[in-house]
Amino acid sequence: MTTSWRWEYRAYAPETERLAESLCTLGNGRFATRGSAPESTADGVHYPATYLAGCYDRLTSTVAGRTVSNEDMVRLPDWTALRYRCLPDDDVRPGDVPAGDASGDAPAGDASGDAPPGDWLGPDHPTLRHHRVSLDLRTGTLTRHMLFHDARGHRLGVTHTRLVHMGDPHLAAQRTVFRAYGWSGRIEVAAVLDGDVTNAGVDRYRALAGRHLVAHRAGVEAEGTAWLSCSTSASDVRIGLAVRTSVRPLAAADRASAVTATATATTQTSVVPIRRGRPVVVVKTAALFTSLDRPLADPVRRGIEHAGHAPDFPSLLASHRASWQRIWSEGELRTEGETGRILRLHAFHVLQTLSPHTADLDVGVPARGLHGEAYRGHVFWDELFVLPYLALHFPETARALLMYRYRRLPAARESARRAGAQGAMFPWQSGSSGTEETQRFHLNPRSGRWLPDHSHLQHHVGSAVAWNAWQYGLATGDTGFMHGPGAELLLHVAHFWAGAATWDAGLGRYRIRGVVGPDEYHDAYPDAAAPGIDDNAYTNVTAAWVLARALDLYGEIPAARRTELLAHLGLDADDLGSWEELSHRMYVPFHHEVISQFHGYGDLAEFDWDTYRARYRDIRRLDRILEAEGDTPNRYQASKQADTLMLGYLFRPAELARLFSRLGYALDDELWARTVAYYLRRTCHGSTLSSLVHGWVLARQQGPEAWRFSREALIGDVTDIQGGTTGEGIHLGAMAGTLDLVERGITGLDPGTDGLHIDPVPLTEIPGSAFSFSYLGHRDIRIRFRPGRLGIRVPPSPLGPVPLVLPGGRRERVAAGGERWFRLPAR
Ligand code: IFM
Repeated sequence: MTTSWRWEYRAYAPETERLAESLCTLGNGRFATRGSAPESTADGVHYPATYLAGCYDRLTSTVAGRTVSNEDMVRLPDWTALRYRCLPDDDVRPGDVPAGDASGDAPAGDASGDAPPGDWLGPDHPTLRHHRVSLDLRTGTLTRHMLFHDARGHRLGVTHTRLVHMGDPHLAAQRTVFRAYGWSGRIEVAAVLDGDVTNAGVDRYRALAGRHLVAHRAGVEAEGTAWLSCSTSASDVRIGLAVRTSVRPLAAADRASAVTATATATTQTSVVPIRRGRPVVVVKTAALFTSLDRPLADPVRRGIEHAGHAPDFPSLLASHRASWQRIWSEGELRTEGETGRILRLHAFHVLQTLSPHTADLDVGVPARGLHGEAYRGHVFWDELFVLPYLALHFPETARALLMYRYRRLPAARESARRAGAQGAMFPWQSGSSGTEETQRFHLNPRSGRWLPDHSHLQHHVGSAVAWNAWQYGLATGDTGFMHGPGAELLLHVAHFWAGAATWDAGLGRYRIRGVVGPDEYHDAYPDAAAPGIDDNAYTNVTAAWVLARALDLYGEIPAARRTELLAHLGLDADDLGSWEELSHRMYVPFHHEVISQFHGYGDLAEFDWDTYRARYRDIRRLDRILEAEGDTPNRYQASKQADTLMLGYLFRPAELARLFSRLGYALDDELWARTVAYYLRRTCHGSTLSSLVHGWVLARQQGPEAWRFSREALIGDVTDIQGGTTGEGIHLGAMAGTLDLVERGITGLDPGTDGLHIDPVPLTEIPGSAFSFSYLGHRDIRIRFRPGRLGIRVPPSPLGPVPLVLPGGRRERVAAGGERWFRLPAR
């Protein structure tokens, strides 16, 4: 039975195995292992892979006659591999079949398999009769049950249980239980530690170099712990993996063992007797250390010691469960039904990618989690959809992610300097160093052509960094951060925008030209010689917002720190005066009484949506379709994803109206509603972020289509809505964004300087929710949202009452140690 804490695949389906591997990935914020079968190696069906947060390497490749250099999140050696087979001279007693396996439910199968005995078994073997993969979200464990049934009547039950330890970020373990039904004999088990791996998980990148691991050494210690040492080729991260394998219950005399070690792999083979009622249990306990760890030590030595001293599997399981229990107590979002089940899966993957352990690391938000190689493990603006959830539930983790950006401020300053700009120009795609990692050419798999990629012109990523820092400050009241790194981030991004904006005397406005907005399908004007479009409304409005908030923050901080900041940025009072002016006079284009996505958008041709939908059915990747036809989306009013509407994701309607008013534009509900409707008709949702933002914006408007888009965001990964992309890694922004959609969107929670704002926008399909969060140092504030009412409980603390701002501006307080329920006005 499928319960809300369990995620199951009840039959083996090679065509969706990669999707299942991604969604069954286990991780602890430091490293993650895809939910692949231990019997598998990388091929067209399977992709066993382990990734370490922040472990990148650079390789150079030649594609389409050009030399390109790419930084990738590195696929690490496979610690999970296990091969096994039944040996031929078994004593078979067909018919002696138990009613159930040790868990009581071994399914019956017919004895029709005809492969020769002695094959290595696995999910692709023809004698497979039963297969079930079960992910337990509560305890963070993955179980794969299989039953093989060969022509001679051998039934072999195999159950793998895996964990990546949430309490000890260096450990992982896998227990395999073999059960013989109706026969006795011997099985051969080979535990492999395989370092001969390359990055080959994304077909589109096949032409690019992928062999990142070099300088392998491998061996097996006298007491039986296998080890592997290697380094990344250019970044020189030293990696040490050690695996202790135990085989039980066996007297040493019963066991014939052999060890082989090549430079890149070790194999420990045991031949073990197996009898009915006497399961054979193999446990692999892995320890992963690298030269990125602190304190510094030899990664292999530490790995060998750590794996050697690790507790047995039941004890590891118990401590791992306890850690998950603690994490769920802070991170769980409860909602009913299937929606609640998917949201729990989303929270699970967000917390496996960015856990409390992340707070100790120098890593950013990888757009595709630690779950696959799409986008090479790079960090984009997607943290915009992830940090609000983390700031409310795991503020230390959110702070660490902002520190990832702060540590790369010098690189962003240098990028600005090289581009002839000022302040800090954050990269569109960021990896280890903070330099721009966006590829300059990308492959259109539809046409087979490598094309110039101008997405590095998405300078709006800097505003996302600033927005996140600001939101973090509102949620936590962490003035240490805001007056320190936070102020530097905000002021540097503001300084960048102040330099990027140019005065247009004709318009009497400041303009930002030559950029790309969130909609990546428009990277140039039709037939223009140079890339970039002008005055992307989202970019301009958020730039004005950053300038205004930078001034606000500057006004709050102590005088000595202000002087220091000005000196550090090379600014004076006149510069700040110009920021004030800019924040009031930035240009926002309009056409047909709607906000223009960018200057001139309204002049582009209308796109023939019906014809293309009829011809191609799925037109999300309109860019690829049109390029293959020799055309380009640059000619049309056809957007990949929410762009102008992103303003409605970042800002509540009243705040957006204030922002426009500060800029000297009137933005009322009608204008905004027209704008939403306009782009709704002209967007193909080629990014999973798009339906999320549309769901959010429409929910705030109480629009009839709010649920359609919210649901699409919810099922994006579990149904692999983009057709094959989830197998290459989850969409972390959309996953975290759906949690945030319920918490800050529908429940309407919004941490403010004057209190906790709560202004729900009820959605019938998500009638209630409950979650705990942190606000201004209060931990574990519990919110319960029900139709027409809302309860808030504040735990006892010396911090005093929590101020609330309820719908209509009504002000209330909930005392520390108290609980109150409020009626909500009908919408
Ligand atoms: O950041 C996104 C972008 O908005 C759309 N393309 C994919 C990126 C990574 O998720």
